[in-house]
Amino acid sequence: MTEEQPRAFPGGFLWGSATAAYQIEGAASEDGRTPSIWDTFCRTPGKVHEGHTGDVACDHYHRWQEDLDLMAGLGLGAYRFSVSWSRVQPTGRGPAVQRGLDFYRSLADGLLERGITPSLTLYHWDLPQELEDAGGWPVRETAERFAEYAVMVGEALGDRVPLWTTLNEPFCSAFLGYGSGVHAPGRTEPESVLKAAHHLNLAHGLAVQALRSVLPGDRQIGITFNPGVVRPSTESEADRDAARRIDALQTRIFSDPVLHGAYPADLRADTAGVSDWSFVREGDEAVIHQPLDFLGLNYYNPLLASAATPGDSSLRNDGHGSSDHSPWVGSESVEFHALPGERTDMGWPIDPTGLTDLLVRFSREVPGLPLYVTENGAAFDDKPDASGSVHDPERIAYLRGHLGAVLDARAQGADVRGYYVWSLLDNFEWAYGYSKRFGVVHVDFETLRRTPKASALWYAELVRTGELPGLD
Ligand code: IFM
Repeated sequence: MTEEQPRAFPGGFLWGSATAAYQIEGAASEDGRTPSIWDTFCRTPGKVHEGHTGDVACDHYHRWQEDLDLMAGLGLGAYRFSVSWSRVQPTGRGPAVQRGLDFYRSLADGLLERGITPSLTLYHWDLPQELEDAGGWPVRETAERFAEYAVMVGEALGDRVPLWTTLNEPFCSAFLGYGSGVHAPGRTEPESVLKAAHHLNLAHGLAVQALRSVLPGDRQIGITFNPGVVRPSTESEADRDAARRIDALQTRIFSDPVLHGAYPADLRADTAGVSDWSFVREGDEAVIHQPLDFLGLNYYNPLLASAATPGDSSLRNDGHGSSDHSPWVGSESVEFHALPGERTDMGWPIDPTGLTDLLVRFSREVPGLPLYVTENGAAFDDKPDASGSVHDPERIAYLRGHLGAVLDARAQGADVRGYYVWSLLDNFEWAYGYSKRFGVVHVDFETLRRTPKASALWYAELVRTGELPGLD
């Protein structure tokens, strides 16, 4: 496929940007908000880069109008944001807090006034701490609490938000939160990973049912996965089996029950030494398997996996952070290898073909279900120059490559309806704190001044024309 000529996206393609509540809002203890697991994790020594916290972040809670104006200036058609559960329902139980709901109502109204479609995610990793204290995602009740919270948000915002996503990247919540411990709540308990995954799935199913009962009929509901694009390092049977194992753990543990109504048999077999799976009750898989209106897919890079090399049990470069505890429960011996080529500031390899593969895979697996790229982007160490401008040619190249990959997937029949760049703003990058910049808008974390980078202007031009420019 040549990239010399501009290539066109279809009319009506949804162009957006994405953020998440804890990463940008700040105002961590204002208007009744109580701590989430990330507030606690940030205060646990050694967990987050230089002890950074989301206390202020981008101060979006106070500067949201400026941020909406930025998006409008770029001509964006949609904004994917998440709701902070502990801002809306402090402690995760009991009545909703009106001030919390009002913030999101104003945000949605501000978007609509600017002609930007609100796309709301209910959960982007920030569980109220009190629910974690009661057991967190490994406990079934958390799924029931989530459905209750979904109703509160649905009743308050259903009249103005057309696009609803239950969970963002449940893989990270379960495997990094309860397995490797590099994410909040930082637990390292193999069986809890599987329980958390199941209760996140159940939470999704219960929330979809609950949302359907309170939202107007034309509202669209989906979920966002970050599936592993796992390639075997050789075509040997052992390496292909290693890739299969990681695919089961990162992808199919969620996508099979959500999209097809049953956990994969190979996953259950691979993890038989970790759990007997008795936490899955009769009827759960049917609850998880709700009809959906779209599927959100997040993609950053592929993985290269192999079977263990005798004598080397410690090769792990899966891009999910460093820990003495493997997240890959039941398949801890799988090894990960560096892919050749350029990398982002996260150390993640740059390979747009993985995005094409991912989109084509799900378009074939669930024909007829519209797909959105709900996150894609790259961190680079961007700095303003003497004139205050931020030049980020690496990010422009990354975005151009991956948007070409979206067109390639569409050419192969994938029904990709939109793309949200991650992220609108430089923000709190979880365990990396503010040391990684994913934004198309630069944020000076001393002054909180926002400066659109060259990539933002490049993206705005793409949104305006609908044409992906060829290489210069
Ligand atoms: O910043 C995160 C986001 O919260 C979830 N998806 C991946 C991004 C980059 O790591």
